[in-house]
Amino acid sequence: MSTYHIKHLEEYYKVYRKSVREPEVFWEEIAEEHFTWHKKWDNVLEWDFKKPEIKWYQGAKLNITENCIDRHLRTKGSKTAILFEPNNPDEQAEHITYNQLYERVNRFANVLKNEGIKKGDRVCIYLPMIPELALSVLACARIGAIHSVVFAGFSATALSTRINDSDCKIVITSDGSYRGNKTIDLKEIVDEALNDCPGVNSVLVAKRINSEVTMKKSRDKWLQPLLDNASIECEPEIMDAEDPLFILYTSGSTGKPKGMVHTTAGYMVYTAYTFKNVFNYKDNDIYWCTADIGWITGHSYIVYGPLANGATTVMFEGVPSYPDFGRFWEIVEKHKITQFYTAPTAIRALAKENLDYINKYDLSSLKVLGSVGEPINEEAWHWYNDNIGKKKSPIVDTWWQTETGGILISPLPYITPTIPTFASLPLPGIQPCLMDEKGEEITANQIDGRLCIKYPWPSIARTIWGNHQRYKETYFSAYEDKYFTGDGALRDTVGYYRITGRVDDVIIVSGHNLGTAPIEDAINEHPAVAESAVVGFPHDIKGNALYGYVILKETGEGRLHDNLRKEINQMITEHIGSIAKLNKIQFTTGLPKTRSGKIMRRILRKIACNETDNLGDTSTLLNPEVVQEIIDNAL
Ligand code: 7RM
Repeated sequence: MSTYHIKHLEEYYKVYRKSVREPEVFWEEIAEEHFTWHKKWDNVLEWDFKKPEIKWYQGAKLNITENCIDRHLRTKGSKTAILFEPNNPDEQAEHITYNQLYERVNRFANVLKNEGIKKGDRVCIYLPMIPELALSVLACARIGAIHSVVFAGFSATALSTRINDSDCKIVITSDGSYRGNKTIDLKEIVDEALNDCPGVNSVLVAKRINSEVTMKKSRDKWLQPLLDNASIECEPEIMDAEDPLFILYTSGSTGKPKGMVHTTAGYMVYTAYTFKNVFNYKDNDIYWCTADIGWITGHSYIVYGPLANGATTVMFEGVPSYPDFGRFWEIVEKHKITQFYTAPTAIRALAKENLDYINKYDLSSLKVLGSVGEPINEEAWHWYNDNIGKKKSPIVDTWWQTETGGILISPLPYITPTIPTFASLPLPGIQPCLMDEKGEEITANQIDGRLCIKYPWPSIARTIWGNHQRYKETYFSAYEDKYFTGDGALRDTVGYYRITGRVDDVIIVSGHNLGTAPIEDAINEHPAVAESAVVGFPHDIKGNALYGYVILKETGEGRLHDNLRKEINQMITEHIGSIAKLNKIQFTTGLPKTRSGKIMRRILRKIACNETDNLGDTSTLLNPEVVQEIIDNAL
């Protein structure tokens, strides 16, 4: 009767069909059987994409932390909930059991209450990947405060903008953070940000690197003594299904960041259900997602989804390159990781390195490999499959967005046959469609279109904080009665989806629609290439021509660049056709990336168009220094 855990392909199709035919029955059964409610809903779903307004499980009462913590205590109290692996491999890993998680979250929740934080208040969390980050998120949820986690790699300006946009009352931070062999003084960044944030009157500071920090009197407090004095019991605040759980900012293509608002019940049900199925999580598994909790991937698939299933979830503080490029694989061996979830950009970076870094370690515990964040190119997919999964662990290429709250399109491991570069099939409850430029739905296969979703799912973001109009315009105005994802996709003859990249990345060359992703895939097939990015620039005859930025695996001497350029275009001709050949190929040592690993094509486009006077905001780049190098060598 239970459809919570899908076991084989026929069952997937059966469940999927039911979820489309009777979505409310489908989501009602999942919610009833697998969660703790103080009161059940009056209505499973109410929606109107025109307004837009979406409400799931209206009338229900619950607290998400009871579902993530309390209800596991009887059977899993001494099971590790959070496994913290520090930056420095010589420092002990920390196992936080469900019993300990209960006490520590409650203590933290009581500290927030003592600071005057109440249900509905916004709390800004600016912390590195240390246990306090997960604990503070859960502590907010315990008392009904709305958390707004800001990734601790963002600058003071980015931080103050986000604090002010949602009117946060308090900031939780640390003295600093470790990143490989560097330390970062986070408290200094907070101090600078708060010069522009009159609404913040309290700052809680966790100690991590023991650096000297200035504590502003009556505003700043060390966290630990407050926790030590707080009670280990804190009654959960009983929330309505549609009460906001958190705000998470995502950068739009223009303008200020959008504070996506996620609500309680639907988000909980969807992240729990998808975690269980996409990662095929079983009771004794040790699941590791390498994302930072500052991104939606960390919210949904480090914290809430895993904990709602009583899982063991790993939090890694460090970076893949420290103390050397074997660190990920060392951790997989050490903790016998069963599910490993990372981003293509990390895979490509590691694929550049010697295989000895992998072969030193026993990776036989791995059962499922995941990918998220951008299209995974074919070469990276095979490298991951061959060298990490040893051709035995299925790869789940999971497509989703901050706005979707959870994974929407993905294979189910050991169930869905995988094809490299295809995110494959929609999960139950998800009704994707492809739209053409004229606003008509594309029913034929093998044609590129714009990816939309026709029907709500429980974890869709409900609004943009303080700007419902922008929410409507961005997601519900391009196509009538549909959620527009901003991505392009193709559907093959068996119904598999291949995400081709943001539609703003589509380049029309001589009337042909070219997605940048397949061209980059072809370039990356060249054995000398590590990574590439393609953009368009105006061309008298073609309308647009293609400009490629290419990182080689080995720089310097060796092959002649002009020969390489010919070979790269040959690869493109073979894989796509000569229409997609690059007019210009610039070799570079790096590409400008956002901190979540997405290439900022906007900057590359401007350089290709020779418009370098005004590159716009580059403050959120991970590697701003590479921009000058690219400008200096532009063709
Ligand atoms: C989870 C996350 C969302 C955008 C999305 C896509 C791209 C994410 C994939 C992907 C191809 C994937 N949230 N994207 N996953 N493209 N295949 N498996 O990344 O809000 O930060 O980004 O990321 O363009 O619209 S996000």
